Amino acid sequence: MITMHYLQCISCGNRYEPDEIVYRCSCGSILEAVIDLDGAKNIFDGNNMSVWKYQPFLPVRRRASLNEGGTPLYPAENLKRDIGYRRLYVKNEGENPTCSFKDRGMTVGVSKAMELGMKKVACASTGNTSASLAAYSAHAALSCYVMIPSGKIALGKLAQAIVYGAKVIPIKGNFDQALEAVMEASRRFNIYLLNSINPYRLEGQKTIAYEIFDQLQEVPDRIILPVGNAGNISAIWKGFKELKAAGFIDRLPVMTGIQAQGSMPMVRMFAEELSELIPEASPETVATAIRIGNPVSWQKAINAVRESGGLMESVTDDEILAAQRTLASREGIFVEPASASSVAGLLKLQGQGAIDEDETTVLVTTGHGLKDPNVVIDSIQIMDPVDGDMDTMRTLVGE
Ligand code: AN7
Repeated sequence: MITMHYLQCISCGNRYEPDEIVYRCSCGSILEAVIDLDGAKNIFDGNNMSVWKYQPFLPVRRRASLNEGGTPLYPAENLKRDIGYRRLYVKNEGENPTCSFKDRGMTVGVSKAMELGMKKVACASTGNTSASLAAYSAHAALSCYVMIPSGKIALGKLAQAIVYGAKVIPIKGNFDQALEAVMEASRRFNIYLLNSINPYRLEGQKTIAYEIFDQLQEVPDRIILPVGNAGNISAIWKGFKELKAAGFIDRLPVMTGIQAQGSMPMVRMFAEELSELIPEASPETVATAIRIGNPVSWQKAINAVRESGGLMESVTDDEILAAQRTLASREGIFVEPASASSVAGLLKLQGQGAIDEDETTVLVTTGHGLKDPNVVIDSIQIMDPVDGDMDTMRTLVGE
């Protein structure tokens, strides 16, 4: 089925046809895809979940897929008892092909690159975007260039980009400088840009909302997720709004975005009720995935939070690392630090009385813990080796 769609400026409403390579409106603002939602009526049947299950809502004709999406929605039974919640779920996006939610966006974005006949693709990345783009461009036989902030990406993500065959280009500076470089390079050279300013990326990521509804068969009261470049919160909100516009649901969840305290321009914007984002010059956090000072989708994201009656909150690195341990040791779900900020945010907001234990809440955990093993290994000391005799064993296992 070919879906009808066009790109539209979120500020002035200007329209662009799908065969144009355009990321920004001529007025300077950013674009989003508008979809004809009459595509499919009985699609949300709780079965066979994947990004491409929702093809009628995806604005591409080609398909570069590695079987992304269809990630589990875990009822967090232990955690919810610990903290007195009634319905608490973890949507674990670390269980995608390259172990982050970025795969949902890349399957659609790289499909679009193929459709447009582009041979080269590129992105700036704090790690996961580059790992994902590297994999999908390998699958689609495109040349891939990834610009990363030098020295500041998790080891697992770097290994992925290398082994999938991308050209890894370290940029002096942080993610924001890398993004500027890649945006300029894609303007000048014949390269398709696959950062989340590209609206097709967000079209794939909106399927997180579709899947949550498909799995729960209802709309949760609240979604909590980490915010970096602010694409994912925008995408999930768009997904729910489309479900409502098409008549599948009659209410919307409250969007709750979490940033790290050393990297929180969106939290400031929300708290101070600003109308423009003030970028943070030197973002710093253990959650390197969301070490981003100038989020490109801030307009979409602040709309999502404000329209939904939501919140933006910050958490400290210590809170993030503690939450990572809690989720792993209580639920068996190992996520990277950025993802653990969802859990840390929930705990902080609950402590403040800002959210309600009766709500049906979904925590989106965006990337796998093994992406960044150092953050765990460096924080512990393993005991000295012992002899394997049974006297020692008996003591150690507490018999
Ligand atoms: C695990 O890879 O920006 O708010 O360049 O890897 O949509 O940016 C990663 C972002 C959350 C934030 N969790 O999502 C990149 C990059 C994880 C991430 C985010 C990222 P956005």
